[in-house]
Amino acid sequence: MTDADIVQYDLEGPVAILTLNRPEKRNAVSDRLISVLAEQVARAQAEAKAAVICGNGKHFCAGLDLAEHVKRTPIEGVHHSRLWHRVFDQIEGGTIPFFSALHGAVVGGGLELAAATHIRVADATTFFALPEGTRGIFVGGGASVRVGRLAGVARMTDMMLTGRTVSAEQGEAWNLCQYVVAEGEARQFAIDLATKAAQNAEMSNYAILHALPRIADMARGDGLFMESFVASMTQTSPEAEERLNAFLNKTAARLSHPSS
Ligand code: 1HE
Repeated sequence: MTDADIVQYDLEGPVAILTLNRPEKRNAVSDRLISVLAEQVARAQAEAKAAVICGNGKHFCAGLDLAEHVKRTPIEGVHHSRLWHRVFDQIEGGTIPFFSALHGAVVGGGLELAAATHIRVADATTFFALPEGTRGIFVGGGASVRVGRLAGVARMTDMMLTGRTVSAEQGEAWNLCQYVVAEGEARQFAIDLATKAAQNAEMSNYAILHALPRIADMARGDGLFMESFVASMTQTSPEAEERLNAFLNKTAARLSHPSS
């Protein structure tokens, strides 16, 4: 294994698959892993239309590499946290949708990474936790912003104060994931979803990734105003005309009930 294989990169059609590949340390996020992840995220955004992040071994990700963390000075700690923010912002606010395929431990920084992806698919073995409180530290990879908004501050406070672990089913009810699938099926399920999303008009996907979180942070009137401009921009693009005509000509697939 070369050093760059710490995050494996594969391209399946329009979908890039990034595999955290440090199973002997439960994919704990070392400085090397975060810097290779940044490179592979940039590569995915240049080459693919959607991406999946998953983990090798028994667990998705054990979070921050605690062995490296004990040695940092206060200012090094700030720079380290800001580096994670930049990489996770690039996932959340880049050019393509990211899907995560979760199994086993999705804890600490592992949950922060998953929360930066747009869609999280958890298999039945998944458990979520924020053990920072019990380790004498604090979240530093964006959880106070992302996990607090997904699950709510009360639930996040509970996870941090008590070290509570949350199952995949409970995590779905708490918005920590959007799908729960059978053991071992998260990766393929996420690839299938990513392949579907990759077929959307690029402008629609960009608007979904960039307009929705911004509008959620806006006042109601500002959000509605912004929505009108994004709607008009997307619906007047050539891709939209083609797709709308395909529906009207009855050449586009019809929607149906999820059980059919
Ligand atoms: C690690 C790490 C790690 C495992 N840093 N080395 N994250 C945590 O507090 C979670 C800590 N890890 C665990 O609770 C467990 O390891 C797991 C539940 C994830 C997996 O358990 P298990 O029984 O499968 O594995 P293990 O025997 O505990 O670990 C296997 C090896 O991985 C072992 O090393 P070895 O040399 O003794 O074989 C562990 O030391 C190593 N390992 N997790 C370093 N996290 C930007 S701020 C983010 C803040 C956080 O993320 S805090 C949360 C940190």
